[in-house]
Amino acid sequence: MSPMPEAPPPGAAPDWTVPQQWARFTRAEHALWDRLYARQLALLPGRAVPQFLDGLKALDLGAGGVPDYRRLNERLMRLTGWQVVAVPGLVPDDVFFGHLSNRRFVAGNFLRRPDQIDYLQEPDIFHDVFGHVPLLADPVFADYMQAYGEGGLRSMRHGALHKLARLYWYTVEFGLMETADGIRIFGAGILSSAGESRFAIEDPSPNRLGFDLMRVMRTRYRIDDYQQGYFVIPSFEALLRQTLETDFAPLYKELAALPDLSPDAILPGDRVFTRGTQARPVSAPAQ
Ligand code: HBI
Ligand code: FE
Repeated sequence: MSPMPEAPPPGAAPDWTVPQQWARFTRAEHALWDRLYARQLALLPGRAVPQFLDGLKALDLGAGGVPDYRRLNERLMRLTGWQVVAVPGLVPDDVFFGHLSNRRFVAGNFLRRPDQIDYLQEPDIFHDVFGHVPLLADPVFADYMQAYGEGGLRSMRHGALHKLARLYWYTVEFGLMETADGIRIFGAGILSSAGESRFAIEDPSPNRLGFDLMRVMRTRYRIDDYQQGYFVIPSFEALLRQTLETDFAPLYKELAALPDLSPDAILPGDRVFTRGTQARPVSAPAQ
């Protein structure tokens, strides 16, 4: 990954936002969005949490082409008071958390190229808007994201951002939920990937373990392949409640003395939904 600049690039505001300039998207880019959208929509009923599918409809994200944030934000503001703002790419952690704590979600201002349809490392508009934004229309998840931003700023003062970042990774990006109809996806990293949407639900390879806050903050994660382990929450209400009611400061102190866990570990105290075969080979070490 390229090193992150300290200051916003030319043309960006002090808070790193840039105008979306919706008119600059080409017909080919709108068509690529439509293709990605149609592919995910065919996969996600029965795999995604119902709140995500409801959010897609409420925000009209399948209206055709790359969404215009002016239109999207009118709906989102009315539903939960959130806004989507465009940024040039990755932004520093404090800037990212500052936006979340003010109910603003930052979205990359570029769309992947056709040859990157299945995988790219940096978050593009399809990942950020299709993957993340529908759940911001859900009032409980919307509050969780704001609480995460506030907690992120506090974690930096404790030097514990890398522990809290694992909570974001294993919930907002790669989270699963237990529902009356079975295990469903709510993590944006999965929801924006055709391959991982199938893998996370059906493949026998990964572990699927009950969510536990301390357990998750001890667990390293992979950024270069599908996850070797997913964590399953009972509900957004439970996740929000725990995040709001927990004082993380003593947990960070405790975590400093505990060894990290590998992404494929299963501990005696884990609630095991699936004991994965780990048949999918992995290459690089986790971080
Ligand atoms: N910047 N644009 C962007 N998108 C992110 O998801 C993001 C970021 N900067 C920092 C960051 N995420 C991390 O702090 C979180 O993954 C915890
Ligand atoms: Fe993301």
